[in-house]
Amino acid sequence: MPRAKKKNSENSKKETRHWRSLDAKHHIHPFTQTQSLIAEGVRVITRAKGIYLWDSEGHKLIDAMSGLWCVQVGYGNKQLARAGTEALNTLPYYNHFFKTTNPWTAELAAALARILPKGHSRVLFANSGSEANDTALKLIRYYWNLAGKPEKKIHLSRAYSYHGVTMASASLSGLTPMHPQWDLPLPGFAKAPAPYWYGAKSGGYGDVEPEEFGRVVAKETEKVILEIGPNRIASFSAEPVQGAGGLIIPPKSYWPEIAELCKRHDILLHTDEVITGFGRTGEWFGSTTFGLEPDIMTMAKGLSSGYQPISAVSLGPRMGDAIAQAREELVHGYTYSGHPVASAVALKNIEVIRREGLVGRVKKRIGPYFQRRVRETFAEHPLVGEVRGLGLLAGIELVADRAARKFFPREKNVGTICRDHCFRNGLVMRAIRDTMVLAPPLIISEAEVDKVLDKAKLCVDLTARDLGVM
Ligand code: PXG
Repeated sequence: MPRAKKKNSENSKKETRHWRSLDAKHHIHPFTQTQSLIAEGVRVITRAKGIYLWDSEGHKLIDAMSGLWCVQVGYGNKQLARAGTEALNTLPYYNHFFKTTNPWTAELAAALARILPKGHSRVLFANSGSEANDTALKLIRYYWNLAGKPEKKIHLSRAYSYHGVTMASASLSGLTPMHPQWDLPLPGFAKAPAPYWYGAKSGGYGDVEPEEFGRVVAKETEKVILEIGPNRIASFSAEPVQGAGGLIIPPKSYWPEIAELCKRHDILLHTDEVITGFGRTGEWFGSTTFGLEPDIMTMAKGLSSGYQPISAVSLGPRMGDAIAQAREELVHGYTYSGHPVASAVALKNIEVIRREGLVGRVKKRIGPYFQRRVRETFAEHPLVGEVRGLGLLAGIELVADRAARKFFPREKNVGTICRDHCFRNGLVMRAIRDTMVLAPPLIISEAEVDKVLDKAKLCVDLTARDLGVM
């Protein structure tokens, strides 16, 4: 891979122009307006190490988003690279369709069973979060067919949820901009409100306290269930903490009420751990952080620290027993399910997270430090309405009026203004509407947390200055 080390050297400029022009001509990017990207010029990322990225012109960026919330062990971990290389050199490909397995996939399934919530002893593999969720929905439908309740087919999920982009997982997603281009959602999907307390006032819920709001949202969820009829609802899918929908951390009262609702109405609980898995919230899984006992879980991203495309679906005892004991072929699976190279890298990733105690570190040391420093930096900032976070996740909500909890008009694109300042100042921070999000690698040091927050503060200050607030 070519590396551009000398900033702005003639050669690196020439290379950058070359890659930009190839990309502009031939590559359509995800979630991007193609023509405006071509006009602006794409940034070419050429290497990464620890929490840092470099582009083809030699600019160094702190990646406070772990790529797309996925690089748990940081970039450049040689142990993961060696594990992948070894598998590539030994068994670059084979499948699991012909009564065959391979050592890495078998070991990975067992390694997962050791860290998954109680009773989750069986897994299926796929290649992305979207595929894992698609698979989960199929397994849920199959479970109810096996259980003799084929009328239970409606998949319930929440506003602002992100579950991926396939036809089914986009239908499951509650972020409404994901639907019109594709004539989605498909039939058979229903939505309940999100436990987004900061948006409660502008959402017409009045001046309600967080704990009361958690109960109100659970009540509204039950209303949706009763309107449809519990006998028709197959599953409730939810991220323990909503990520791409705006880092929504539910009030404490919310999850116990929802878990009880699912039990009472015999609705399968599916937790989407694609972001919250693998230590992000201070436990191996967000379900554990919130005391949940899901029937089915999906995971991706941190499973391999993003080093290889791999995802998994785990089954609790109820679904696992029914599906494993069915006396017929399971008519599902991908060419790359349990790919040996991806499995080897994921297996090593779990070993590294365990051996280096990264989950405990998030819970006891770096997580609390990060949360304290984010609050110290932003809690009193005139542009910031709320700072929320858990483990190594934080959201900084930029608002027009702190006291009235009033948002900026959407067309002001305040989040984008702030994100652009971040890029110019060497920091990758995600803007979701006007919420600035941080989700750094789990290996981040205290000194690096300070560096991230110094830059983030500068960029929020610059945004406030642009808006005439400071
Ligand atoms: N579930 C959750 C909770 C996710 O966050 C997916 C499923 C889909 O995973 P795949 O591997 O199919 O992308 C995700 C993905 C963002 C962003 O900008 C977030 C995701 C993907 C792309 C961008 O926050 N999350």
